[in-house]
Amino acid sequence: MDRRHFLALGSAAGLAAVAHRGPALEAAMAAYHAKRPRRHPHLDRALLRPPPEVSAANLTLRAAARRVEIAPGVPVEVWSPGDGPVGPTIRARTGDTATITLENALAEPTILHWHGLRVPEAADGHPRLAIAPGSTYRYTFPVIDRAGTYWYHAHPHHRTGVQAYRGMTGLLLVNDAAEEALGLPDGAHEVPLLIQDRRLAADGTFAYEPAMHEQMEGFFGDAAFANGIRLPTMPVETTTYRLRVVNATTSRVLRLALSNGHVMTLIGNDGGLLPAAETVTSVDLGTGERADLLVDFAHLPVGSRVTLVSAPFASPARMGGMGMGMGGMGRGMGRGAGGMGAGGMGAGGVPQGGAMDLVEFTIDRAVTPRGWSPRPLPTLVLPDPERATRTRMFHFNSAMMQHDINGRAFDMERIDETVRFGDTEVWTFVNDSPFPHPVHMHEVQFQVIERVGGRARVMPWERGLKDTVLVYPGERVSVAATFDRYRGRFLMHCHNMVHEDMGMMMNYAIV
Ligand SMILES: [Cu+2]
Repeated sequence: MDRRHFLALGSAAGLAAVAHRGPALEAAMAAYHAKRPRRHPHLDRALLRPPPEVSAANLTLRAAARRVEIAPGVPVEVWSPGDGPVGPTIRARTGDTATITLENALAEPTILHWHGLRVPEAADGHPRLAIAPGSTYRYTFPVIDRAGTYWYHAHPHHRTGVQAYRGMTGLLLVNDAAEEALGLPDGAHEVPLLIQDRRLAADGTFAYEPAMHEQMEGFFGDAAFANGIRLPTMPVETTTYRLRVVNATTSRVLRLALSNGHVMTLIGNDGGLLPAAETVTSVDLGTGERADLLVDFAHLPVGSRVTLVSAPFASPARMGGMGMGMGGMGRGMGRGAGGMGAGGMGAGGVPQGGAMDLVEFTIDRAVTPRGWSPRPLPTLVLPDPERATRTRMFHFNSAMMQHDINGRAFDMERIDETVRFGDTEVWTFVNDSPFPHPVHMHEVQFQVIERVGGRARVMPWERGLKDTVLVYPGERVSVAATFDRYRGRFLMHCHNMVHEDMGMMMNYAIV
C-alpha cells in the first residue's frame, strides 16, 4: 500500500485505512507473506468468473458428473448442479415463488438444501428426502426472507462433505426494495465469491478421503477455489466493489483480509444487511457463514495487485487426548506446497489457520471512483431473548472418532427436541471438544446474544441475523430464535461437513 499517497490525499477513507491498521494485523500480514503459498508452476491463475445467474422461477438443476476446467488446461471431474464447476447463482426477490426441479443424474442419492432460507419442511432438503439416481425432486416455496447472501448445497446424510466438495453447491442471492434503495455496487462491481478449498490429486481428480486425523479435525485443501475456479484473478477498476463471500469449505475457518492490510466495510452477513456498517480489517467465517463486504480499490496504482486472503491465525484446535489437535500426525506435508503431487491419503492440506490466497485482484483501469458511504441500513427486527419461553443447552463433543450433540449421533427418524410454533427460545451451544464447530440451524435466522469463554464477546460480524455461528473450543454461545414460519422437522448441526457427515446433527420439530 502507498501509505504516503493516502495521507497526502487526506481522504477520510485513506485516514481510516491507516488508523485501522493495528500492529496485530501488520504482524499477521508479515507472517502471511513469509508463508505465502507458492504458485504451482503448472497452474496459471485463471480469470475469476461469476457463475451464470438464473431465476428461481421454473428452474431446473441437473446434478451430474461433468468435466470442467478449474484452471487453464486443467479439466477435472466435478459433480455440479449446472454446466460450470459449481451451480449457477440463483437470483430471487423477496415475495417471489421459487419453483425448482432437481434432477439427479449422479450415481448416488442427493438432495439440495437452501441454506439460510425459511422454507416449508418439504422444501428444506432434509437428508431423508434424498432422491435416488435418475429421480427428480420438485421444490416450491415462497421467498419470504429479506435481501441477503444465501447459498445452497447437497445435504444427503454421510455424503454432504464429498458432494459439496465436488461442486454440488452455489449461491442464492435475494434482493428486495430496501436493499436496492441503498445503491450498492452492482453489475460487474458486485462479485459473488463461493469459497472452497480442495486438493487436486495427481490423477486430476479432487481428492476427498479424510484420513483418521482428518475425520476428527476436518478435511483441508491445499488451494482455494472461488466459484469453482482455482486461485482466480480478477481485473478491477479503481472504485468500490461489493464482495459477497460464502464460506463453502469443508472444514476451514477463513480469516478474510486484504493482503495490503486495508480496511473493508462489512455491510451484511448470513441474514442480510447489518443494523449498521462496520469497518473491519478482518472477518472470521466458519463453514456456512457469509460476509457482504465493500472493498475500495480507489487510489491504488494501475498494475498493482491486492489479494483477498485467509490471513494466518493460531488454530483454535486444542491438543486432543489422542494427539489429534494442532501438530498431530500427518501434518505439515501439505503446508504451502499447493502441489498436484501432494494429493492422496494423509498428505494433508494447508492446516486450519494457515495462510491462503483466495482471490487476486489486479488494478486494471483507473476510473472516477464511485464511492459508497455508510448510510442507514434497513431496520432490522431481531428475535428478542426477553421473550424467550425456554432455554436449551447443546453440548458438542468430538472424541474417539465420533462427533455428537448431547452425547447422541444423528438418527434420521429420531426427534431430539420439540419446539412450540410461534415461540422464541434461547439455545446455548457449548463446545466441549478440541475443534471449532460452526453451528447451523435450519428454518430460523437467530440473534447471537452472548459468548462466554474463549473470545468472550459477540464479534462485529455476528450482529444482525444469522443462521450459523462459530463456536470455538471452550466457548458457550447463546442465540435467540423465533420459530414462527413453518411447522415440521428441521435440522440443527455442525457445518464442518466432516463432523455433520459423522453424525454431529439432530432433528428438531416445530409443532
Ligand atoms: Cu463440528
